[in-house]
Amino acid sequence: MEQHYYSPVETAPLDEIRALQSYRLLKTVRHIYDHVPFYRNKFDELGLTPEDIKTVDDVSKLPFTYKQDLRDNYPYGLFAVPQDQVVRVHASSGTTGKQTVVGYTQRDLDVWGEIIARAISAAGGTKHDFVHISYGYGLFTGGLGLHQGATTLGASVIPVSTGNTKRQIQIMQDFGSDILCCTPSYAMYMGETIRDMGIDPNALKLRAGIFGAEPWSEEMRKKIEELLAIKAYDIYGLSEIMGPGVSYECSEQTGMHVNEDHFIVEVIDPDTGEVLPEGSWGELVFTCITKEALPLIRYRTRDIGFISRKKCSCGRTFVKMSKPNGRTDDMLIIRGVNVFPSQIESVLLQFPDITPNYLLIVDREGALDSLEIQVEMAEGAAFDAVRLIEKREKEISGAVESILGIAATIHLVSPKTLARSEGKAQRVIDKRKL
Ligand code: DLL
Repeated sequence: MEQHYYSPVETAPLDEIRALQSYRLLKTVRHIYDHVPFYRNKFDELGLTPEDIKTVDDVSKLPFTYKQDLRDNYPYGLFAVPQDQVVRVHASSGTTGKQTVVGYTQRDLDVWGEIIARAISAAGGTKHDFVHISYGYGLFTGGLGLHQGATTLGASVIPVSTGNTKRQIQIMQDFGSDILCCTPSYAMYMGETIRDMGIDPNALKLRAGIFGAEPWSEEMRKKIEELLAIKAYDIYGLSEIMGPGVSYECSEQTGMHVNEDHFIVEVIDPDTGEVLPEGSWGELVFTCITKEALPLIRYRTRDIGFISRKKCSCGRTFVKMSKPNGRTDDMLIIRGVNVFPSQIESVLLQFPDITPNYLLIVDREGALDSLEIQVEMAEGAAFDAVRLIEKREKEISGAVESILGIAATIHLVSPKTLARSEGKAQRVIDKRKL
């Protein structure tokens, strides 16, 4: 595929990127020490001064920042600029506890637009494309983030937001959408709806999708690519660091390049905080090095992944991170076994007549945990006899047990019986916590 780099920095040699990171890290450390009392206090407690940070290698001397720190300083306590420089606020979708508020200066928005323009370019997008945005607009960073990026690129934005799926598809047909941006679960749902409406996906102009905001497996990618007849690219980010665009996938589709000129990524052992070598799975930690309004350092994402500096065929030199395969806080511990919903998704999708629409119900019977997996059969799958359904349920249960080491009761349910999501999908009901 022909490569479209939005910025020359994407292919800069590593030593240049590191020099830039060192320079920007020093500036950021000075900025937060001078303007954020929370960080000044933390530095003072640790006996650390901004002068102790000399290069990017010193990042590991800095203290971690946790989501709880944002909550404790709710809403604006960690902002590093006066309110008259803040031109936008967003909030994280946080499912538990108070949501967290994040802010941007005009320059922060410009940077955000640029890094998402890089992501759209890496997916083959140009200013000649219509970019159909079905992430939610509002406090969630998905809609306005992609909007900003597509605008920066000079593409034509179709700001549809979520909802009214049939109308979305009508718009896709009539307006000639080239690139779709939404959550992977919503992309699946759109694919199903297109089929239900009797539309041939190959007849649509759509050729690529930029999907993120929730974990999705390689198997799910294949299903989406088939259903929509497109190439599906991953995009990662979190509100606290910027929103979508912290990292983005390229034509190789084997992980996401981190925008290293704006963020430093580390992988740590979530229990000890120790920095792990390249290639090890651990918690992703990000440090903002150009943010003005809310420059968080060593932010603990709770997302589990690894990084790799292996040469990428697309020519970009930015380090790559794996698809996060779960979060330290949505890891389920079932009968002592650590399980991520995405691992179960991968097992389920090895069966051709099964869809990625599933729900995990964890409960406790007496002292024992139980796992029930409800999963939808594919439309038109040849399961007309109860016997066949039972047979498939046993096979899936066997696969889950042999791959993950836990027993699960499988219930195949009819197509379209599980609730659909237009934003982030809810995959787990843990009744043990109720
Ligand atoms: O979800 C930002 C975003 C919007 C990213 C649109 C991509 C596309 P939050 O609502 O703050 O921000 O949620 C951040 O979502 O810590 C991950 O757990 C998860 N997440 C985001 N992107 C991915 C991805 C947005 N590509 C949290 N794969 C993060 C897996 C993802 N998980």
